[in-house]
This record gives sequence, C-alpha cells and structure tokens, in this order.
Amino acid sequence: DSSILTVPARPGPFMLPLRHAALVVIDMQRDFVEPGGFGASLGNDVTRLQAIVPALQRLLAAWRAAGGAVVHTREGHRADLSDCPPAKRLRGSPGLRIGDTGPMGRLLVQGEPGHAIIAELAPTEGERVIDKPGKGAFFGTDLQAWLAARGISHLVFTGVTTEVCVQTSMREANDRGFDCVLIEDATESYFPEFKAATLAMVRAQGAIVGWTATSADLIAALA
Ligand code: C5J
Repeated sequence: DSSILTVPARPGPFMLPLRHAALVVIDMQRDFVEPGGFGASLGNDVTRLQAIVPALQRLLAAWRAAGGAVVHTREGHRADLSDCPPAKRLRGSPGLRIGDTGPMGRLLVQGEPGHAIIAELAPTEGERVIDKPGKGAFFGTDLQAWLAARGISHLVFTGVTTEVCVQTSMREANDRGFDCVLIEDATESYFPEFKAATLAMVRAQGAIVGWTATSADLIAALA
C-alpha cells in the first residue's frame, strides 16, 4: 500500500499508514512555555521549551498538507478544581499552586489565558483539542474512543514535557495497542538529561514503548 510511509527511525524504520495516523501535540500551552505560568511556578526555565516551536510549526504544516489527522492536548482543570486531586495541587512548595492567580490568570485552569495553546501552534478547524486533567492524554478523556472511531492505529508524539505528559501519554497509547513514534526535535523538557533518557528508554529493548525519529526525516517521508 503506497500510503504506508517508511520513516527512518530508531531502533529501526517506523512504518506509518498516514490514513490511520494522528499527529499528537501535547500541551504546547502558555502555562508551560511562557514566563509566569505553571511551569515557571515550579522553578523551571521555560525558555528551553520555546526552541522546538519552529520544528513543530514545520512538521504541522507538512502533516496538514498531507491530510493527516491532528490532536492537540491541554492540561488543565475546571474552575472549581473538582477534577484536580488535592494530591496534585498540594504537591511540593511552588510559588503558586494550581488554581492560584498569576500573570496569565489562574494556573492550569481551563479558559484562563495561560491555559491556551501558544498562537504559533494554534489548532485549525477540524483538529481535535483534548482537555485532560492528568499528565496522560487518555486518563479522563474520550481520546481512545475518538481515535477508534477514525480507525487510527498509529500516533506521532510531539510537545512538552518529554518525560512527563509526552511520555505518560505515549505509554498509555502503547498499552492500548497503538504504534507510536516520538519526534526528537519536536519535544522538549526543562531537564535536558530527562529528555535524553526518555528518548533512550522508549526505543530500547526493540522499541518497548515506541520509536523515535527526527522531524526532518518525517517531513521528507511525507513529501
Ligand atoms: C507537566 C506536562 N510537566 N505537560 N506537564 O507538568 O508535561
């Protein structure tokens, strides 16, 4: 079938049936990428994450041009925090907690300025936006049913942060039977060593969680 693309990847080629695949963009929200948001409240240097935006823009453009499905996720909670477990809200000693008001509104609360996807990567009409209360994109969402209804079996993961929401979502997907590839230069962490370790561990042991590939190799395969 000519619609099955071969993407150079690690630990070996990733076979990508475009019509049964979705590009998943995890949590590219102001709360993680811009100063004054949730990520910064935990003491992180958020500027590291901005470096992947150009690669992600190029990949989104190529994927959209090829007609592939796109899913964006946003981590966040209802205004009354009824879907935010106290264990999550009270963890650690951050400057501000989830639900507290910062320069971009209440941290990790739906509808607040900080909850929005950054303008450069704004979803277009027809793309699915999944609001998730946890780190994984499947927990507490209808993502699995949405993908099943469209016959999607292969997922291309991008976004932030590599070892938290991206890895959790990729592991959830792997256990649900999806073949997954993580795009190395379209994901980032506040901790470079955690990103490197995540890339290494997902593709180890014969792709025990999935594959990794570069955006350039995927874009070339889409052309
Ligand atoms: C975190 C995420 N790091 N999107 N969320 O808390 O990775």
